[in-house]
Amino acid sequence: MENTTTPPPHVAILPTPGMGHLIPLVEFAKKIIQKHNFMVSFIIPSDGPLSSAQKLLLEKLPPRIDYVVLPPVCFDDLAEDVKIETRISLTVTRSLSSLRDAVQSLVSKNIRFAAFVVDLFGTDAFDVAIEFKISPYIFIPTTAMCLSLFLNLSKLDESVSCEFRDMSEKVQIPGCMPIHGSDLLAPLQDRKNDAYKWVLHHSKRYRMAEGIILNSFKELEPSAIQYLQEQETGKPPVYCVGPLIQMGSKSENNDESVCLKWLNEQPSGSVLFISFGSGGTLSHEQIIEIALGLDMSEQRFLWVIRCPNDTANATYFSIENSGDPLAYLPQGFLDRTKGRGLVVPLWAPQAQILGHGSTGGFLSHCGWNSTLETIVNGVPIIAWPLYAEQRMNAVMLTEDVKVALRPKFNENGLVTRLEIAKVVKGLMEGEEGKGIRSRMRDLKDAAAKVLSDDGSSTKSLAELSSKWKSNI
Ligand code: UPG
Repeated sequence: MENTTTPPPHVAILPTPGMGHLIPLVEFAKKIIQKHNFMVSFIIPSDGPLSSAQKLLLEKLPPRIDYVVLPPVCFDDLAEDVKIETRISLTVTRSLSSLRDAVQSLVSKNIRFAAFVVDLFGTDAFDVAIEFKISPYIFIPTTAMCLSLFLNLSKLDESVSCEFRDMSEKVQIPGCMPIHGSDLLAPLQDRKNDAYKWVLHHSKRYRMAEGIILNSFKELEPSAIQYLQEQETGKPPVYCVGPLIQMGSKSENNDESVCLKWLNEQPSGSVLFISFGSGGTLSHEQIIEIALGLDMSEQRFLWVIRCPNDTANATYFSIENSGDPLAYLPQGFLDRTKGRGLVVPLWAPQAQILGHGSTGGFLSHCGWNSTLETIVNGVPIIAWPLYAEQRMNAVMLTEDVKVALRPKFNENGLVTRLEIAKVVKGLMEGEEGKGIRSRMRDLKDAAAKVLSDDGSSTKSLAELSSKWKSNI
């Protein structure tokens, strides 16, 4: 007898390179399969073999999510100093023909796609979605503030003739506190560079989307989200579904992880976690200052360390093969801080660390996934932005939401050991730290509420899901 059961609707997801994009998209995929009965196909463009962190994440995907990795594109013609946004965008444009083949092959298996979701740098894949009559959507893995800027970037581009950092007035992004041009995202800091042109190109194409999915929530960015949800011709509907973050799985929580075992032995809320995301790197001089500052602070710490590099995002595409980072620490540092500090090379189970009761502070580059992970766990921040939109996030967290302290850089662009010791003590034991901690607890409660059964993010996802189901 013929099987008449209708297969569940599918969603295609194209993540652009970077763990900061893949991680939240995987969480989004898990939500829509578990809560709304979709199936998901990840189609992954690449420029080389997957990193071990990417492989690990993909190997653990639940059964209703599958993935295909497109053949790696060739970048032999690119200059050494090409910016990450250019490289990410070219990975997509150079994959369009293999993307078309991959979608064709899925469609020929009678898969019915309800939507084609790309992230902030993937809008060129819309051409393929439209060819196959699949509705294009964007997933923004960062702030409402950034999305508001993107939706208004072409106006800003036309009205400002100098570099944004040279503007005498602050930039007024709709729904957001005014911000210095020098704090706008890194690729907007050199308008002649291809990276700027790519960001402008994508932001113009955002209006082609049938909807925009945003990994944020109202209580965190109330006025920016209110602006985004006002109807305006050409502005796609915005669905706030955040905070979507990776949670440590049970087996990982119980494993022999050095970090978690060490945390188990520390007093509650006593440890400062230090990590600069998947791509962040520091100069050797700065690593030494951090080490000596931690030593002086007398606080407990867990530090994920990479080999020094003067380019702030040197490990964005891969953290592998970078030598032994511990060799760059000051002499005697590990011995002097034994017992109260743990230094971990390259990568640590961040989600579990932030969720551990012994963690009481987070020195972070303010990548948006890290920010949401720390909010969900109520852990206050020391904001140390490095690249991408991290300065915007740091300004928001420090001056608007007020859940972060920000160390001062000296005239040589360095945060000195004294400043580090001061700010670390300030967060972990000072009066200022107490206020920040209490505001962070309120935000943690708000995050839990929006994700509850009748919370705003849950409802927003349900609305999106019924729109998608009515599409096919
Ligand atoms: N992570 C680990 N272990 C590590 C380091 C990172 O698990 O040792 C995880 C972390 O938990 C988080 C993710 O990797 O889930 C990192 O994401 P994020 O904090 O957003 O930082 P980036 O990897 O730097 O993300 C890029 C941009 C950032 C932007 C983000 C989303 O650099 O500025 O907000 O993408 O667009």
